[in-house]
Amino acid sequence: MSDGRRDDESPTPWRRLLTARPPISARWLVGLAGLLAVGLLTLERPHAPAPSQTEAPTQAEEAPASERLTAVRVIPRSDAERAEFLALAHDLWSEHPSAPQLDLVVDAAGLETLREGSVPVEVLVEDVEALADAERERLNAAQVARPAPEQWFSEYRDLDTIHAYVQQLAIEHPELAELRTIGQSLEGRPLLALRLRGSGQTERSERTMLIDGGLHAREWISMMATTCVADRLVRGYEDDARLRRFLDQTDLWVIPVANPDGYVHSWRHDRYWRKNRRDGHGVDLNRNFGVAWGGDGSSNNPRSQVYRGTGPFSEPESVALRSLVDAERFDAHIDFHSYGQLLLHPWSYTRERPQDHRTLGRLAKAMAASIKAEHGQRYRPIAGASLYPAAGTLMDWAYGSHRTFSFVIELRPRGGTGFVLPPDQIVPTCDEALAAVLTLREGMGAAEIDPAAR
Ligand code: 0X9
Ligand code: ZN
Repeated sequence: MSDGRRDDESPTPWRRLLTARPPISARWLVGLAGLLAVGLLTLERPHAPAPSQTEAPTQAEEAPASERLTAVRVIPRSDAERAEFLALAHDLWSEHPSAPQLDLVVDAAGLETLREGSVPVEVLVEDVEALADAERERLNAAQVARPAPEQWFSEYRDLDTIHAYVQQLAIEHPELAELRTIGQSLEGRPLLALRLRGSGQTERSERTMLIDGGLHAREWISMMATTCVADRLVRGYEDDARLRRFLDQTDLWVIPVANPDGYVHSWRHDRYWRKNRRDGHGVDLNRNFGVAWGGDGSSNNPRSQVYRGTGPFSEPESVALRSLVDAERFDAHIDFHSYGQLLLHPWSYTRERPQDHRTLGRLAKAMAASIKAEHGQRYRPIAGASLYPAAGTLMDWAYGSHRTFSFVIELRPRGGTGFVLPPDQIVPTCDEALAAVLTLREGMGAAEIDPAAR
């Protein structure tokens, strides 16, 4: 994401990106009105418990072509053309290392304008709302709130279901897993973490590591993959020597949903919601951290998708992460996102190389190789800012303030249907996330980091 990166000063080209899509589509309003009429739906209240997934509206009508929002991939040939394309966009989904490729969401008029130009337009998703509606229908039909254990990772799970799952994991494996609450979200939801440690741990071999998912609400695969990595480690500890070695040598903290309010909003109201829920407009939590806060690739406009907030750590979610990282001073960290199949390393805010550039690059390459060995998928290792600058990220703050070897992994898909990844890809994506976690730990030799430096 890089929309709004020059909001403060830039004129028209970026304007359209400042205006978020209407949070509820016209079709949803029709559905909501119907449901309200029969008294099935309670109004959204900040502290209300999440309704079960079966309570959500089920409208999946086709939008008239004139109202349709379409996700497209285009490759502008100049900065001017890039600005023109961005001016047409309702949302920017992703950028790619083979820059200046853009994945944009445009309306029918925007699509026509793009098609009238001479640049090829690849349609990723014909109707992004219909795709979200189809996913919602599938989730409703699947009755996914109480899945059988072996079915758990066959479908996406809502916040309550994920939290109940990690809670249960800790109850069933008290010798390995401990449930912690590291803070509260803006709307008062708990920020849960699992702390995993093998029984064979010795002080000498110990490294500390953090993984988190869901900093961005619409990137559902990141919550599922993070939960799944914890699950694999805990359940595989007895019988899998590699997993046992990992947990015996690593104090691993797992935060499955770092932005719970945004995630609930994405399930209930707007599938493509990205930020937290500050004052309705939201803050991009991955622009709210205190290294290079306010710089390139962040915006001071509350309506921007990359709104950085009123100051570094203005949000309780980033404050909770800061407290944990300050206390634990992790050796390593992976912040799971989607999409694009990328392995990003510091810096994110500047193209300048950090002092550990070679090591970080080596570790990213090793992770990419181990991911490819799982299912043949390519994830490209690259320094964050060479993709596009993003200031105030968790990765830069963790590395910059504690020299934590911190990475962003953009999970599946490479392009495809963007944030709405088919559920049969949850398990293979989890295989890839786990491979990265194990490889990062194994690649960090004893001499790599001087703890005194942190
Ligand atoms: O923009 C972000 O916060 C991350 N990408 S996402 O599409 N998941 O929103 C990536 C941040 C990493 N840094 C850079 N690309 N500079
Ligand atoms: Zn993200």
